[in-house]
Amino acid sequence: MRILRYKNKRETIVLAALADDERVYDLPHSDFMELVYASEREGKPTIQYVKDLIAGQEPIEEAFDELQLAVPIAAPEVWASGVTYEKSKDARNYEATAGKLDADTFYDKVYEAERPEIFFKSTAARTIGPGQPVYLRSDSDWQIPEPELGLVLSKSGKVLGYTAGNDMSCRDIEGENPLYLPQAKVWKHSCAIGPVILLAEAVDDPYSFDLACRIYRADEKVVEGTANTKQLKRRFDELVEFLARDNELFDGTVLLTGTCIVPPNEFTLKEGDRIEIEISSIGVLNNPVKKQESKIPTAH
Ligand code: DO4
Ligand code: MG
Repeated sequence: MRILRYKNKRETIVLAALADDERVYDLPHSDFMELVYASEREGKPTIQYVKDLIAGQEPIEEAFDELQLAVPIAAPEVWASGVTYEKSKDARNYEATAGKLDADTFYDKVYEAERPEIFFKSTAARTIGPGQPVYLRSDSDWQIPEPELGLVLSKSGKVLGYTAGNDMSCRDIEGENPLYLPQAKVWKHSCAIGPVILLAEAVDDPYSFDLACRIYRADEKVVEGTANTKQLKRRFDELVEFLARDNELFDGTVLLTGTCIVPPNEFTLKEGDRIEIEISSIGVLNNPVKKQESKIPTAH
C-alpha cells in the first residue's frame, strides 16, 4: 500500500492511497502524518487502517500516471547519510584526490567507522516532489543526482514508510574541501522525494529494494545505473539511532540512506536533462533539471 498526494479537479492537494491493483482511492486525511495519527487512535497498523477505509469505496476515475502528483510529505527536515555504499566511498575519494585513489581519506575512515556520516540535507521549503524541477547551482561545474532510498520517520525514530529521494550534489565543491559539504548539498530545490510513500508494514525486507537511475538529455538516455539496498554497509536502525542520538526528531522527518549509483566521472547535469529514480515497489521519481534563477548577485 502506497500513500500519495495529488492535485484534484478542484485544484486542491489531497491525500490518497495507491492500492496493489494500481487503483487510487481518496483518503479523508489532510496529510501522511494525520493518517498515521488516525490509525494510532484506532489502534490499527496504518496499512490495515487504510485497507479498512478503502474497502467498499470506489477508486477515483483517473489512473495513477494521469495524476498531477505533489510531494508525498512536507517533511519538516530531510537528513542524509553518506558513504554508506562502497561505490560512494570510491566516488568521494576520486573527487577529493583528483583521481589518486590510493590516498587514505576521511571517506575511507568514515566507511569503516562506528559513527556514520549523517548530514542535514533539506527543509520542507527546499524539497520538491515529482515533476518539479531540481535546480543546478550556478557556481558548480560538476553536479549529479544521488538516487537514494528515503526512510520516513516518526519523532520516536520509527520507520513509517519508504520513499525515493534525490540528494543533488556538487562533486567539485565537496572535492575541493569537505568543509564545503553544506554548500555541495543544500540549495533551493536540491532535494526531491516521491512519488509515493510505501507503508513500512508492506515491506518484508528493506534490504532488497532495487534502485535505478536514468538521465535523459534531449530524450536520449545518457546515464543509467542500478543498485540494490543489500549492498549497504550500514543497517537502517543504526543510521536512525545516530540521527536520533541527543537530537530531537520531528514527525515526518525523512532520512536519505546514501547513494550506490554514481554517473561516470566525466558527467555533469545540464539544464533540460530529465532524471528518473526508480525504486522497486515505490515507483519512479521524475524531475526535470533547471538552472537556478539567482536573485542574489555574486560577490565578484
Ligand atoms: O560525503 C559526502 C556525502 C556522500 C553522500 O551523500 C552519499 O554517499 O550518498
Ligand atoms: Mg547522498
